[in-house]
Formats: sequence, structure tokens, C-alpha cells
Amino acid sequence: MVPTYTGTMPVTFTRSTALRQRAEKLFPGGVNSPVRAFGAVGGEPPFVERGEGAYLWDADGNRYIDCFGSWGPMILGHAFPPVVEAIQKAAANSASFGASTASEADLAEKIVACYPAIEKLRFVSSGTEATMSAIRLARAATGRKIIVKFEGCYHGHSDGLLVKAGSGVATFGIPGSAGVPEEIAHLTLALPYNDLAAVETAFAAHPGEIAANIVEPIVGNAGCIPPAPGYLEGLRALTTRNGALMIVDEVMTGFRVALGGACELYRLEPDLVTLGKIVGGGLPVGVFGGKRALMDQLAPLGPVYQAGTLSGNPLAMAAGLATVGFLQEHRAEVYPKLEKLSATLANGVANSASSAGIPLTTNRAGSMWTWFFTLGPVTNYEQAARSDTRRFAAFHRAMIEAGVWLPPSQFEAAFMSTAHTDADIEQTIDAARKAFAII
Ligand code: HOZ
Repeated sequence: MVPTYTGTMPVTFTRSTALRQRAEKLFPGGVNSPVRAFGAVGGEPPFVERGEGAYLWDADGNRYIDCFGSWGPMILGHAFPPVVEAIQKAAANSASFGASTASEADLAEKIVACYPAIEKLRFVSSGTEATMSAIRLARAATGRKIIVKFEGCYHGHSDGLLVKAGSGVATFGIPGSAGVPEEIAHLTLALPYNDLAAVETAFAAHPGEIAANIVEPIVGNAGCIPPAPGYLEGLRALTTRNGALMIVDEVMTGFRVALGGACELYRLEPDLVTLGKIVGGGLPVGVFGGKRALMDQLAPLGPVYQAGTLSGNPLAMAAGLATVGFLQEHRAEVYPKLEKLSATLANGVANSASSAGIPLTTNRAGSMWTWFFTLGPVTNYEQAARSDTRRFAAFHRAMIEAGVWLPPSQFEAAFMSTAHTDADIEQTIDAARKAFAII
């Protein structure tokens, strides 16, 4: 029986420290994804042993209120029984076939029902694959080479998208990535988010050359930055007018800010949509989809090649189906509950910061949010980058020690789950109030 850590005694990291030392011999930086190393916040990264509902337990038995939800997928909390049962049932029939199954169509039909912009889709195994494939398709369909992305947005780690990217790239202050040839990086234009004039200028400077723009409709990877009123609609109109395609990357926002994601919230009709995270219920799934005529340019019907041994994996489909099915069936309760919990938490912490005289800007879109340590406003990456990252790091450490696990970077979004309770929210606000007194 692991002891329950309630934030009232000092945490110890003896086992996590030993596990980190072992991992450092095996993995670069001791991790399989850079932000997990806590490089930007310091302190010992806890090694997780198990999760249940809104909580994580580490190898030393410390319990945390989880405010990052595996970076988004765990909207229903950890080890949600219907998801666990679905995975177990699928696993009993074998983990992989490399051949088609009915479960792929079952999940695809649900996705198509929630995202009117998606008539046909492909399953892949990560968000990175989804955006990379969507871009190849957009280039093929338009016969153009240039891609427009927005500063601080992160669309996975394919070569052409690691230009002024968010997430770990912003966290570690890497302007691009070594190993990406200039010739490839030059085909990507990175423009400020929430700035339609910049998009207009780019189209004017590259007539007939821009294949597509790709946008996080609500940025999550520079911290949470919602779109200014009319921004996405304006982007849609400008893109159409210039014969380019609009790719809306809903890897974070899909099924999160609404069942139909940001497309539903803002009544958007992009040419291509990418999904990930929640759609796989915690298992590795990515999706790219759009209008039938566009998607039919993919092999084997068309000349655009894209493939994957584990695409449509039956365990991943089962987890996705259980998660999306639950969200679809209970949308009337789920989204209002997430909104209420998230608003209470975000505002409670913001009020504590204000009482403590700490400059804090709270950005929130439903159940994703970021507390930026700056006076704000934060409407683009440049403004997010003005945050006091040292203070954020101190805040993060104090919260971890109080049993609350926030994403370990100022430039990431936090996530709420339906498993969080009012008591969890109260405990988190209280932890923040105490943290503000010492940072
Ligand atoms: N893409 C995730 C959110 N920024 C982070 C996952 C990771 O880099 O480990």
C-alpha cells in the first residue's frame, strides 16, 4: 500500500533520484521527451508509479494532484474504468494485426460526427505524424512549397515545423533545431500569432507560393493563448482568398475545449484538421482528416504517400473509442463541469497572486490554462516570453512540494480532468497561496 501524500509533510525523492540516475545512463538527459527532465524548473523530476483519477503517485509514494494530464489526453482522469476495460478487452484479442479492423471505422465515425470539416481521415500514431502528413498533403494538393506557421505554436518535431516552435523548443530557448537543413527551414515562414496583417503581408510577399498555414487555434504550446476575436475567421478568409489551405491543429484542443474542439467553438471550416492526445484516450493516436477529395489524394488512391505499421492499432482504437464515446454521451455534463472547476481554480490562484502582489496573467480556454508570471496581456509568443521564468520555476517547485504537479514549463498549458474534485481545487489554490508567500 503506497502512502498518500497530502501536502502536509515534506516530500522525499529517494527512489526518484535513484531512478533518474539509472535513466541518465540510458536516455539522453534521462528522458524520452525533453520537457520531462524538469530542466526549466529544477528540482527532482518525480518518477511516476501509478495514476488514478486526478492523482499521480511517484516511486517514493508521494501523491500529486495532476494538473497536466499527460499533456492533455487524460480528460477523464487516470485509469478511468471504461477505458481500462476497453484496453483489456482489446488486448485479449492481440495487441496488433497490421491489418484493418472494425474498431478503426467505429472511432472514425465518431470523429466525423464531431468534426464536420473531416469527411475522411487517416489514423497515425502521434500528433507529429498527423501534422507532418497534413502538410505533405497540402503541398501536393496545391503544388506549392511554403508553409506558414505561428511563433510559439508547436506541431510536433518534424523538420519543417521546428521553426520558432513552442513547447520544449521554447522552454529550452532553442531557436530552431540543429539537424534541420536551412533549405527545409526556409520553406517555413513563422509569423506572430493573433496578427492578421502579418499573414496578409506574407501572402503578398509570396504570391502563389504558400501551400498552407498551420495553426493551433488556441495556442497551448507557448502556454495557453486564446485567439483574438475574429482572428481565426480572418485567417480562414485570407487563406481561401490566396488559394492556400488552412490546417487547424487540434491535437491539444480537440475534444478538450468542446466535443468538436476549437472548430466547434469558433465555427471554423478548415481544409484539414489534425487531432491527437484525447482521441487516443492516453494511447498513441494521431489523426489528420479533411474533405473527401483532398484525402483521396493519399495512397493507395492517390500519389501522396503516408503509412504506418501501428496506425489504427486496435488497443489505441479501443481506448480512443471508450474516451470519445464517453465524452459524446456525457457532453452535457462533462464540459460544464470542466469549465466550472477550471474557472474556480484559475481565478482562485489569480486572486491569491493579486493579494500577494505577484504580477500574474491568467489565460484560460475551458479546461486548459496558463498562469504567466508577467503583467500581460499575453496574446502572442513575444509577450509570453516576457514572463519571469525564474519565478515560475520557484512556483513550480513549491507546488510540487505541496503535492500539486503543474507542467514543468512556463510555455505549456495545464489541463483539468473530470476526476478533479472541489477539494482538489481548494487544495491547489491553498498550495498556490502558500507558494506566493515564498517565491
Ligand atoms: N507536446 C506536448 C505538449 N507541449 C509535450 C509533450 C512532450 O514534449 O513531452
